[in-house]
Amino acid sequence: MTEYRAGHVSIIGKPNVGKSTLLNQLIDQKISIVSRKPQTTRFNINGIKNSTHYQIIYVDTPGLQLNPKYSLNRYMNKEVTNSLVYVDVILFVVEALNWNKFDENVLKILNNVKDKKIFLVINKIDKLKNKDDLLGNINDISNQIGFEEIIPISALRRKNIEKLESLVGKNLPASEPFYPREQITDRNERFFAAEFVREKLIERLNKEVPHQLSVTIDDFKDSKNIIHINACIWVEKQGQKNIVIGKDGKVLKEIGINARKELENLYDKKVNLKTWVKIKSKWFDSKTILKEFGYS
Ligand SMILES: Nc1nc2c(ncn2[C@@H]2O[C@H](COP(=O)(O)OP(=O)(O)OP(=O)(O)O)[C@@H](O)[C@H]2O)c(=O)[nH]1
Ligand SMILES: [Mg+2]
Repeated sequence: MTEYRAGHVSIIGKPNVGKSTLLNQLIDQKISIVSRKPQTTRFNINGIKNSTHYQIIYVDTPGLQLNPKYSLNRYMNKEVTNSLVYVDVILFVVEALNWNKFDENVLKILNNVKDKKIFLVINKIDKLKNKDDLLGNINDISNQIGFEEIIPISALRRKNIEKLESLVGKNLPASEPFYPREQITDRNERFFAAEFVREKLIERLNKEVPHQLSVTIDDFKDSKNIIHINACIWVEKQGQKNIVIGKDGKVLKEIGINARKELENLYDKKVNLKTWVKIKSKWFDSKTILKEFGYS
């Protein structure tokens, strides 16, 4: 009889390489927010995949930053390094033909990690015109560290996702499952409400605004046929509040509608979402406020 395996698998890499897209594909459900803009993910999020022979707990992490400027950025980097302590396998995600000093920075951290299996996952291969291009790139990188596996994928197009999962499964230790089989994440419904509102804000807004806003959930009431959610969007200054609200409240309304749709999909229930915008100067550089906002 095949021995049951279970373990934790960290998904790490520089910002914007497709880590959250990969997590969502690996567990067949969107739980981690995704955007074209770097530094989207701010918290570690567990996504749990069950099969007959194994339970894999994937940990999506924020993109590792080179010189974290504020407390928020340092918190995000700490999330990454914390995850490396307890996982069995690390997926180091890079973007095909886009190796740079930010990947070197991740590699530096991996060089200090002992007794973990590290996979090099080369994402976005759908963007490559000539597949042979990839080979030179792989050799350069793999000479620097002993990878257990090197696997090119396209998270967006689901290329090699099943193969990656089966390789990960084989590399887990024999263990009982950590979570009940029907559970897909360790995060609660409030967390997703805040995250999906934040995703719609990032999508809609430009420049520094997405990086300088945070979302908290003031109220979350799950009644029989509908979930009532009050969300607060925190910005850094008045100008940003005006941008988020938009002329005649148009921008905020649009964001609210988009977030509500996604939340209704996720919860499979009607949602009544109300949003407020408030100002808290330099919230992203205050450890106390960060804690209040859930960064702990
Ligand atoms: N062409 C292509 N685009 C991809 C692929 N995977 C992800 N993307 C895109 O890359 C962008 C970033 O994706 P995310 O999943 O948010 O990346 P991330 O690494 O989680 O980013 P951070 O959380 O900011 O570190 C999005 O626009 C995705 O649609 C892929 O396989 N091919
Ligand atoms: Mg992400």
